[in-house]
Amino acid sequence: MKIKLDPVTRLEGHMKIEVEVDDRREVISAKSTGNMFRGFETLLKGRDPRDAVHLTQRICGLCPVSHGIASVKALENSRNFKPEAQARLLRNLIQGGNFVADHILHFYHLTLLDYVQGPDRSPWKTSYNTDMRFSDAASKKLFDNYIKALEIRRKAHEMVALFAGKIPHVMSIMPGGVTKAPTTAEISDYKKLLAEVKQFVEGQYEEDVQKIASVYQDYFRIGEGYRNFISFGVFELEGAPEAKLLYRSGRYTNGEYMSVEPRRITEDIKYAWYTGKERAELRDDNTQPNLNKTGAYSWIKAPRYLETPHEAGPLARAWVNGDYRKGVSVMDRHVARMLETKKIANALSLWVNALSVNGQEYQSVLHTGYSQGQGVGVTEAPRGALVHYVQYQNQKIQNYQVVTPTCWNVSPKDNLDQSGPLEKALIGVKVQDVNNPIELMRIIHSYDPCTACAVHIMTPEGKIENQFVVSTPGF
Ligand code: NFE
Ligand code: MG
Repeated sequence: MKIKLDPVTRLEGHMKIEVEVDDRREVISAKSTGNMFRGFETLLKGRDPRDAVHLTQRICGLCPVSHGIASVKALENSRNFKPEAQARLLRNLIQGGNFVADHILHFYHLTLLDYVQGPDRSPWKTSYNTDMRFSDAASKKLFDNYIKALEIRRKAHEMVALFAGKIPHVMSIMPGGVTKAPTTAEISDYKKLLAEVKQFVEGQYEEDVQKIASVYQDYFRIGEGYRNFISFGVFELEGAPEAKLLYRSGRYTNGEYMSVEPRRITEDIKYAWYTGKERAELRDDNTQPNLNKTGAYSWIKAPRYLETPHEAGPLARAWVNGDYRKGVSVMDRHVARMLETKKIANALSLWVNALSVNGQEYQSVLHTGYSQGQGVGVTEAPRGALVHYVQYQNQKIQNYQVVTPTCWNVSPKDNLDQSGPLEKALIGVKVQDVNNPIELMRIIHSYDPCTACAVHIMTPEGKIENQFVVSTPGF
């Protein structure tokens, strides 16, 4: 029997999951589909390289800062440039604020209703309200924090906007540094807002994750996936960018810790709606969309590191960094995300204290001079490892490539027929009620997938049409 979740709600973008269950209602196969064609690589061709920082942020409203940072790092890498300490601090304060806002959003606004009954009306009434284990009073208390979290997210966004002009899609991160000089008043405002955000993170957020983790302990044994992790590292602390990071770069592959190099990443397209090279290197630029491809089922390609699928995200960062290695499961992902939010909030305090009103946050050397070059920019987005590649000539982009964390997590099968990490995590789970497959939803949401952006070309019925379709059933 097949179970189809289409669209999967409470995530960014449009995604479909289809699983097959056996007589015991155990998942025996899973297919994850990214239902849209992003196409940013195509629209960047011929543009001024400096535009990429702004255009690529439009890939998504949740993780724009990381796209901006990966983009400027790619340009800075192409010119062998390293920004000054003050620029790195400001970038950390902007990116870290975005992480904190996004993790709070994920837990309260995208995940909570998988475990807690909200008010019995739209938009809180979910399609699957089975296996809700909290009493009405306990549910109400948790839901109150859902509302409070909206306000806290706004405050985290205000922090970001102080040094970035606005959020989403920040204005001040540019190749060469950050074009906003902090004032004493802004530094003090950032600290005030951060104090409120931190109080919520260390109080309610931590407590609420622990509550759910203790009532749903069985979810520490559900949704393991491959147990392979990848992280490019993020938040440069001091010295050269490679010198020291709050989250180190590396991978955990088949039980061993190893280093990562972007050039070892390949993307397979056997099951993706593209024609071209079946296995592309990061900088290969020769795939074309092809909706009629037999056997294909996703717009997402399958990124692999030395042919191996890897999970990206907060648990991957924590695992690679040695911060959290208790287990790999739905609940471990939520716990790791919360612990990361705490750690980043603490680091933000140190970074904002280290800012100076006389620091050098921007150098104009990269404003011109894009005659010829190529570069790679790696960072982490809230959902995991992110890489941008740029190649330009005569101030025009010839080739731009992006591999996002959700591509790692939600990829379809690769050329070796290995499932993507989320697909793998779904296989083996027992679905209690096939009409309310809440277990699948909980596994999917633990990865915080984001399949955002660009051209929407699918109707809820599965017909392909060149039109913009908005569909929000079953929030
Ligand atoms: Ni659209 Fe993103 C993050 C990136 S998604 S949210 O985090 O890059 O994979
Ligand atoms: Mg590509």
